[in-house]
Amino acid sequence: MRILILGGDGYLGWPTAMYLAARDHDVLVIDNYLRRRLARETRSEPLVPSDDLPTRCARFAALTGKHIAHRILDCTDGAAMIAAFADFAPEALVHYAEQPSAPYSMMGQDEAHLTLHNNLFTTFATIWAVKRAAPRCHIVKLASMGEYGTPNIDIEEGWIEIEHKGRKDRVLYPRAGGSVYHTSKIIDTDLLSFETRANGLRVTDLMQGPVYGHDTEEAASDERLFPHFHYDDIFGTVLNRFVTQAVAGVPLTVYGKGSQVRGYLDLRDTLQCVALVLANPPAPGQLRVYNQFTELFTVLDLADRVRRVGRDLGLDVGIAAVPNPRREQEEHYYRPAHDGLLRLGLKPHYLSDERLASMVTFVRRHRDAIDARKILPRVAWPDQTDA
Ligand code: USQ
Repeated sequence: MRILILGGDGYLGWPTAMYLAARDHDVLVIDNYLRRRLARETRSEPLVPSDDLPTRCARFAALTGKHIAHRILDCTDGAAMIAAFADFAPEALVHYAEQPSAPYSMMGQDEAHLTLHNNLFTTFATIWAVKRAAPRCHIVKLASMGEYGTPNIDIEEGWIEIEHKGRKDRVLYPRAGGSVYHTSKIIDTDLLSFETRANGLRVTDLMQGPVYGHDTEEAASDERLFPHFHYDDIFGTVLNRFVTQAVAGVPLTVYGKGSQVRGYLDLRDTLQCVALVLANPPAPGQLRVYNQFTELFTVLDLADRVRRVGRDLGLDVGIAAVPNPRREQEEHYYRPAHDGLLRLGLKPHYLSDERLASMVTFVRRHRDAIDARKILPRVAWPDQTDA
């Protein structure tokens, strides 16, 4: 298949490109290095600096004989996107090209504006490029479990049947994002939903939970092909942060009570899920939604696992109770469905002590690069009652 990866420089985009190219798909990645710029500006650079796309594509080709094409362009640029789509004629695309951090989106007005502008207009330009230059292209959009929030009822996979005043209908499951970032993803879903109804686009929305992990099979023999690994409070996801904190000897930063539950998955399972939905496209006019995670954990569950595995490896791991910088429910009901991807054939890599130990080993190799100033939360959700 001819597959376009928008945001192909990122934590998920780059390993997805390698995974698909290794399986003989014709892959073009597009990126404008926005995340790299924001990481520099917020002093949140990853543990190991990563090479630019031309260098990594060349290294991957030398190692595997497989080609990944790349283009540096801004996915909000409608004309450039139409030209790129006309040139490459994608049969499918995977859209990761978004500002991915909830804390970044809550820093202030400029950061909230950048998040909304970038995320909504990449989706908008993608929609128009599909309509103008590749109308049968399957759009696979990386959405977020955080779009649902933590409602006091079971979470379905995107859609819910409701009965109201004696009548029934099937509607998009209610959304309640906990940050400007999550809210931008809700609006993305609404835009895409409209385009499926109005123009027959075919869309798969992947409602993904927080991802962890440092490597994938395709990069195993050359660490320079690993995706960037963030451990800072802005771009780092919680388990990658905890592993780094364990190595640095910083007590694990459990926010609030630590009883917040989320659906987590291994980076390698993100790649499997994307490949499965690419192989099983929806019909024209269909918005299909999957909840993309494999296991539920509380934050404290994760901290306990990292502490146990870290201690077995000789690390002195403590757990700290950090006042929660976010506005989120700490004790809540959480029962999201997640059968769809399993039915398509997902074989989960559940979190194992071996996986945690291999993350610890990776971070230990780069222990001297850890900057402890990036670890404690620097961004709090504003409290208007303080104003
Ligand atoms: N948390 C801590 N301590 C930390 C960091 C996080 O207790 O040091 C807690 C948070 O308060 C939250 C949970 O861990 O309850 C997960 O936080 P996270 O930073 O790993 O994930 P989040 O900010 O929600 O965002 C990440 C990705 C985002 C994706 C989202 C899926 O950055 O792109 O959309 O996971 S979800 O969380 O389901 O919305």
